[in-house]
Amino acid sequence: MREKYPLLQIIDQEGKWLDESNEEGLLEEKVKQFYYHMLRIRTYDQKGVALQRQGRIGTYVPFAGQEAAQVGSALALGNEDWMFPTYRDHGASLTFGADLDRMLLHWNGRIEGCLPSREKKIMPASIPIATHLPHATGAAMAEGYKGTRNAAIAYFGDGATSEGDFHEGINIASVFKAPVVFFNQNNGYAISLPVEKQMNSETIAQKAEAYGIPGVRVDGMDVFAVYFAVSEALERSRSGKGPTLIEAVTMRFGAHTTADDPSKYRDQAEVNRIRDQVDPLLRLEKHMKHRGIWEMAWRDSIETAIQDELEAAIKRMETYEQPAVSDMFDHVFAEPTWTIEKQKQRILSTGGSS
Ligand SMILES: Cc1ncc(C[n+]2csc(CCOP(=O)(O)OP(=O)(O)O)c2C)c(N)n1
Repeated sequence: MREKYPLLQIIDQEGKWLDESNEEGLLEEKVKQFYYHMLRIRTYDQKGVALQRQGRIGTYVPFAGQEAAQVGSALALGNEDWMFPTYRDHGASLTFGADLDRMLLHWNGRIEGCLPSREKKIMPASIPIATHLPHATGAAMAEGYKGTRNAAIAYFGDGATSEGDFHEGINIASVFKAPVVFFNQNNGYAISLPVEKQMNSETIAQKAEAYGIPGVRVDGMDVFAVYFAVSEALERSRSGKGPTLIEAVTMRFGAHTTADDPSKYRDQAEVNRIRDQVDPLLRLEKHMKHRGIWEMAWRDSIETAIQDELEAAIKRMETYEQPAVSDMFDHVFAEPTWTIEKQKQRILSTGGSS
């Protein structure tokens, strides 16, 4: 099966061309855009972990290692496309245009951080595994009925492919030729469960065969390869040819969440040892150096701008007005049940302290 679903790559780990056929689409400006977004979300990710460790946010889901998969896929989207991310895809959401302030409020447990994006069609991150795949199919079908050329992308991990919603979402999208891209980031683990213990399929891409749709396996550490694979799949879907399943083979460098200790289930020292060899940012940096389009002054300037942007947003998060106690009850159902109403009244009558 691995031969049938070869790993698509555009540059190797040393940043050298393996396939130059799309070179004209990768002019200096575009390449710098990829690098900028990858650095931005890496810096944001490092801050997220640090803020949690300092007790300034409750929890955090790191994605270091998956920057190429998230940036390459997000930058392939059109302005009017739909994004259905998971809790680990805030890098993709930020790249597509999600509001940074809202993203930080999300990690601070605030209702304001759980609303869909104002500017783009970015849905709130799905915490239940795979439940957003049928939603993405539905949104894509609606675009189809409206006669637009807009598509949807759904993000999910390897573990999600063991859920019923994965199969239901893909099956119906396939039958109705919905313009949706199913974008899997195979980071090797579903919390502590390695992919080999979860499935007998050699690849995730091959699962597409069961639904009669194309399956594509791409190097998820190669931002160019991801970008072209997703662009092609989106174009197929826009021209009425239906969904594609893409498996981006990637690596999660850190923990599943800040509440988890990865050294309990994998050789974390080994991950740290090979980290620099497989790092998607370093790969892109090497490529830029080969092409003579790497400038340290440029990198320093974008890094400073990113740090300033993040520090200002963190400050706004930390000085944001206090939440109302009633928020906890007001957003559970559209119409509150009597039990929730009763709990709310009880808490409010005690001044919100018990
Ligand atoms: C329906 C459902 N079942 C179980 C969980 C608990 N859970 C949270 S993350 C996770 C693993 C998901 O792994 P994967 O799909 O590979 O995504 P990754 O976290 O690696 O990005 C599980 C089982 C959940 N959130 N939702």
